[in-house]
Amino acid sequence: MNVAKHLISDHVEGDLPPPGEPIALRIDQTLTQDATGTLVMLTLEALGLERTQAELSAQYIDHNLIQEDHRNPDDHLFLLSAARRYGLHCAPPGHGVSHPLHQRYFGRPGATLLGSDSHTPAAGALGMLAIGAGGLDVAMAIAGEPYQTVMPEIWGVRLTGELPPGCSAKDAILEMLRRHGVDGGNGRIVEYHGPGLESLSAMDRHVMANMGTELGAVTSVFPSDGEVRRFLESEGRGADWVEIVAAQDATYDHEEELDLSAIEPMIATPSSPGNVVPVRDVAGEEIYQAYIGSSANPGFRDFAVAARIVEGRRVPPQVSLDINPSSRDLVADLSRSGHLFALLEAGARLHQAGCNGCIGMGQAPASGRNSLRTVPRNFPGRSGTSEDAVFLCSPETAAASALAGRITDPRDLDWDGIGAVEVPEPTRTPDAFERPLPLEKAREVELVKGPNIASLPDFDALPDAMELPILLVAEDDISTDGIMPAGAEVLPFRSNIPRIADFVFRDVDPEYVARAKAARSEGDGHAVIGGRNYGQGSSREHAALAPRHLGLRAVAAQSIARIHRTNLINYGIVPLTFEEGAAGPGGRRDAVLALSNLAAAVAGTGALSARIDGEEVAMRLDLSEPEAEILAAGGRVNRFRDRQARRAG
Ligand code: MIC
Repeated sequence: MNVAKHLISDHVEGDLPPPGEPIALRIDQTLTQDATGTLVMLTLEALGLERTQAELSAQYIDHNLIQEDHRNPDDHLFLLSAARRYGLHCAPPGHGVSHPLHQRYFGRPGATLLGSDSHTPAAGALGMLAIGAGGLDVAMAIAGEPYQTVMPEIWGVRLTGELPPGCSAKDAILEMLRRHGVDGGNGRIVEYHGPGLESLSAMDRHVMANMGTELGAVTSVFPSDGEVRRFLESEGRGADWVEIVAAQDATYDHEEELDLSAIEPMIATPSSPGNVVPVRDVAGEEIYQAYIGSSANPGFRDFAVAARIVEGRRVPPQVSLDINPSSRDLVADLSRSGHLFALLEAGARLHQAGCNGCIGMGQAPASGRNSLRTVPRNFPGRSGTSEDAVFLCSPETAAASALAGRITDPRDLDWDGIGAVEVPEPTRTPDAFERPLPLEKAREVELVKGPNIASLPDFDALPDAMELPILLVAEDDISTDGIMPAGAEVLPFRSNIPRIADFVFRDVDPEYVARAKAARSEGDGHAVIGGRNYGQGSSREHAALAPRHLGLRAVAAQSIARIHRTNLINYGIVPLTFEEGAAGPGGRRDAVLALSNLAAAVAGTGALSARIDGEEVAMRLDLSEPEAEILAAGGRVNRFRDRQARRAG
């Protein structure tokens, strides 16, 4: 068996089905962050949950850190109170970014982790099965329900060789994105194996597993080998180690070779993580910003190598060198080792530990200027500047370019002089977490809700027939950043659906909200048409829930990204895909999509009838049994309530 199948079969009942067939995964651990976590906690409240049923649930406050007014700090206190109420560990603001903290403090080889953040797979670095999902799915996992998904294909990537000087793990995952684009991993788990693993530390593996999300993969996994043991021992958690490696004769559904020694510095050009080219192709272009940090490059090494590169020199005044430490512990380690001093002396701007500019919470670049970032994604406008030009690269490329003021191939640096980075014993502050209270104490905790926290809206069940004006036709690869923007202006409304709904599709079509509200006031729902890979990227369920609040009842697309498709169903929105060869969506805004025989089509007992302006269009509605029940009920909360009512009655 390969590692991925080993992990899955340990968490499902019975034999593994073939790829594409439904599976129900038992979840050991859950991860929530603040930007998605408030809805998760409101859902737990709506469910009337007593206490987390997972072996471990951790809540992190790392995204919405700018306290412009009461809204974000109110959310922080709400989350802290919810963690106390439901028995969660909680990292308060300033402790750091969820993914590296989870790997360090809680990750356990062999366990499953479900997180309301699409980069949850980063923990795959430890030989665990870590999957990103919408908040409702994570709430259900906290309530003890298995995660309903389908059996993925396993994509074995055999690593050989060793990365050359000037290259690091980020270049390896960018090379994967160059080869396969943003949907190359759809329906697959990427499993890394082979002799090349030996030279990759657990934090290097984190970088690759984190950005496997950008391939569209369900998750990425590494074996739990000697390096994972070393990592856990250095964290004082050696007892959590178990060996999980692929059998000698393990097979994979897809196989690929990645020779690390042949890798060169790579860069994703604006505005998709899939637009990857070698750095030398764009070298010489002027830059405004070099940004180091985020869950995609969170390790000590990533900051230390940048420090070594800039040590004793100064970045030009027109370049903003932004340092975003991934944790407070890391700031302590960088400061003790002198690297922080080197960065500051070189002119770096030091920010608080957290996600920060990665999700547009500050640090927006100047208009029309290039920003080089070590973050995982560069979807249009995500930095906070409209028509931005964000490039994704390694810390080596970012630091070398900061010094030169231009995109620079880091192989041009003197690597003998820079030397290897020594990683010290890490600072550990387990007491920085709020720890779960005993049940009797937890029961007494009141949830602290500020005025910006609104309860979840109620939705009706799915009718049998709907006539829906098409209010928007989106292009291929529209991300959830395009549907529900991030940024400092929007994020403070993550706990207030009626208010955040005003920003839906802001950068794609600023008139959409007005059209949707006009239709809603006539009592009408509406539909949206998408291209390929509709809803890629972030797990934010707000990209389903907020349009649903505006009346969205159906999305018809060439294909819909995994997490977003489940989020649509969870909020009662019909996810349709065009049958191959069926008339594409082109130019049909304001046409009417008429759906009928929905009840039978959802239940799988009859055929769907779909017409656009009276003309029959072949569309698919593929649903598993639980998905069909959820959609028919008008969403997951409705279905939960219906079941409870049936039990009570
Ligand atoms: C992201 O990187 O896009 C985020 C911000 O971490 C999101 C979650 C969110 O939108 O809150 C994710 O990756 O799922």
